[in-house]
Amino acid sequence: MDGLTLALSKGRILEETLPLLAAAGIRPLEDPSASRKLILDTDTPGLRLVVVRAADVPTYVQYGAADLGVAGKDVLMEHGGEGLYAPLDLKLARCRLMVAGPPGVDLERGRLRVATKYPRCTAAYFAGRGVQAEIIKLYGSMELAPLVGLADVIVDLVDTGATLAANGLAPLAPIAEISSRLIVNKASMKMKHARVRDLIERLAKAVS
Ligand code: PRT
Ligand code: MG
Repeated sequence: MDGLTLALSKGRILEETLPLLAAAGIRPLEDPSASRKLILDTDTPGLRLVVVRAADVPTYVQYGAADLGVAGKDVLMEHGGEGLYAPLDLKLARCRLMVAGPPGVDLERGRLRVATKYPRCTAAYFAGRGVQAEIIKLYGSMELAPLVGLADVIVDLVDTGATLAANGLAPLAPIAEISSRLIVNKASMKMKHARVRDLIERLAKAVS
C-alpha cells in the first residue's frame, strides 16, 4: 500500500475533524456519520479514512493498519504511545481529565476507591502524589459510581461540568488538559515520509 490511511472515531472526533479536513481540502466521498462503511475513500487520491472506536485509534496506528489517526490526549496517555509520533495538536474536542466526586472528599486520605475508564493515568496520578488508591475499571457512566457506593471518586473527562453538576458531583482536582492529536505510525513516517509530511503540513495550516 503506498496510499495513506487515516483512522478516526465516530462522535466528537469525527464531527470536529471533518471540518478541519475540509479546510485542508480533504472530503470523504460519502458522509461517514450516515454511512455504515468502515473504510471511506476521499476526494484526495490515495487517502482513505477508516472509522474505529475512539480507544482503538492508537492501536490501529501503532501496528500500521492505519498510517495516521486522530485521538484524544486522554486515549493516547492511556495507550502509552508506543510506536507512535504525535506531531500535531489539532486543538479539537478540548476538555480536562479530572478527579471528581461528592464535594469535599479528601483526596489525600488513604485507600481511596477511584472508578475510571483510565486506570493507567489514574494510577500514575495517585502514585505521583503518594496516595494509595484502589482503581476500579469502568467502561462508561463513571458519574454513577460515587452515587451508588461503588467508588469514593472518579477520574473522567470534564468539559462544561454539566454532567457532574446534574449528578451532584464537583470537579476536585485537574489531571491534564486534553485535546485531539494527530498521530503517525513510526514506520510510515519513514517509509512514506513525503506524503505524511505533506498531510501534516496541510493540517497544521488548517489548525492555525
Ligand atoms: O463512544 P466510544 O466508546 O467509541 O468512545 P468515546 O466515548 O471515548 O468517544 P467520544 O466521541 O465520546 O469521545 C472521544 C474523545 O472526545 C475523548 O477521548 C476526548 O478526547 C474527547 N472529549 C472532549 C470528550 C469530552 N470532551 C467529553 N466531555 N469525551 C467525553 N466527554 C464526556 C465525559 O466523559 C463526560 O461523560 O462528556 C461528559 C462531560 O461533559 P460535560 O460537558 O457535561 O462536562
Ligand atoms: Mg462515547
